[in-house]
Amino acid sequence: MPKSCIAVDIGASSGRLIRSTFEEGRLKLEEIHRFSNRMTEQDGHFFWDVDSLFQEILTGLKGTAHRFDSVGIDTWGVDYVLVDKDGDRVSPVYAYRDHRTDGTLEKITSVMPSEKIYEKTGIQFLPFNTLYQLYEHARTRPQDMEGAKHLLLIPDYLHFLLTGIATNEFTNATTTQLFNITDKRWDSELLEAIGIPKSLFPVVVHPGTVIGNFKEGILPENDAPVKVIAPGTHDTASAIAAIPAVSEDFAYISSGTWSLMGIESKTPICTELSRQYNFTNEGGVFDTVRVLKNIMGLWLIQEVKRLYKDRHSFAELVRLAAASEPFKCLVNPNSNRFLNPANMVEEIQAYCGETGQAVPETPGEVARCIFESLAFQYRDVLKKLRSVSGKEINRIHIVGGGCQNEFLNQLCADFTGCTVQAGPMEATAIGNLLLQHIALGDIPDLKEGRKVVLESFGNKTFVPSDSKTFLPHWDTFTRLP
Ligand code: ADP
Ligand code: LRH
Repeated sequence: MPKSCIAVDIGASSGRLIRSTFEEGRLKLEEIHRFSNRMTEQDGHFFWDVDSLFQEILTGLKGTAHRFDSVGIDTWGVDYVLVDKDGDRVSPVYAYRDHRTDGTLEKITSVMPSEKIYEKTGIQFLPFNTLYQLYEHARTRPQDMEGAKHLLLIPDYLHFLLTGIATNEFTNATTTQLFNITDKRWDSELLEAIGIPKSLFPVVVHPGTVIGNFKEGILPENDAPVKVIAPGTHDTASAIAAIPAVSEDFAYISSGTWSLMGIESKTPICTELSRQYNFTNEGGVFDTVRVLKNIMGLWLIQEVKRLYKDRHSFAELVRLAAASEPFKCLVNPNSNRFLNPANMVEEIQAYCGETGQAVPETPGEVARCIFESLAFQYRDVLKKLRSVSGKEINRIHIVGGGCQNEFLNQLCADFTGCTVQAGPMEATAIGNLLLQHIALGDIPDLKEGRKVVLESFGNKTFVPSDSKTFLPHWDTFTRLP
């Protein structure tokens, strides 16, 4: 009987449970449950509803009529749960876009220089890294720290609810900016600097580790034991594991709420230049390193869609953008003002007004502004990637929900001059499943796994069109605040 695994993949905008079987060298997928995810706001703070996320996981698991051998969970990075000695949560689960860490990065780097933090962790400076969140947490809610036994990142917590076993998975641990990339362990000096005891962190496990079996009562009617296997629990680690690449000189964009653009490397790139460009070195599966940059991504269009009261689907917004006039205005999507503004449409309009550009008014104009701005960022990041890595790079793999946006795929090819390979859109769940099938002995290694992904799902090619019309705007763009 072929083995069957379930990936639970929860992004900032949606979650899904996907079941796989591995037969005749191919992965076959069946979506068994899908649900939306969104931050909740209370008293001016932003949280995740992890209880309802766990209920959705149980609903999905209980709903499948088929047997399965294992489950693995991945989610977005950096956010965490504190649990006490009885396994109960001791505080609400803050979402990384919460404003409590506005200005914290500067506070910490005035005590420990950014050069030193970067040398230790290799991680990019983003205002919401766990490092800054924990610093604020310890100061604003010291009672939580006193009552806490374990600090678990979100997928670690969900694995804990399934098994009763507390672990920290390696790939996600590296996103915290508290993990020493050379020693491959929590950095004592950084933890001391923010007043967090090292004892809060349970054992670090690597992707492919069997954490344990479902604890009693999770699926009462299930007679055979179900293993919980850690995938790359950081969703980006899982997405990149599933890149259907056949050669090595490629860049990737994991395109979802964020556009994570980078390369895979055998070793971290922690140079002065990579620090200045704010490239990150996140731990990947099988000792790979993701050298990448966070680009604000499709969060902008998600917010715009929400503010237009979901009157337009994503596909419609893409169509409206394609039909709008090109190059009217651009924003720097990575400006912190777009991280969590009160009103994204107004923020984009204000930015365009302040920078003396045409102000986008219609949904199509706003969407076009977002997509062109993202593609310009892709061009800029590619240039920087080439200079920090010394690699030529002429192929970009785009995976994730955003790879359905063919307009953006073509803009990416046009603006970067690279061939774009788009797909698979469920790369994150597939990468999660690959790690489980590797752990179960179905697939020998990552290289073979990537071939399986290509053969099972294929991808679509976008070649750069001979359009130079964007070039006059390029100079303006690089000077935008
Ligand atoms: P995350 O994992 O961060 O929640 P996903 O990988 O699920 O994100 O990707 C979500 C994004 O995919 C949406 O923000 C949207 O821009 C894009 N998307 C989804 N469906 C479509 C579609 N039909 N056409 C174009 N883009 C789409
Ligand atoms: C993408 C992602 C990204 C992190 C952000 C918090 O979902 O995990 O890699 O930087 O969310």
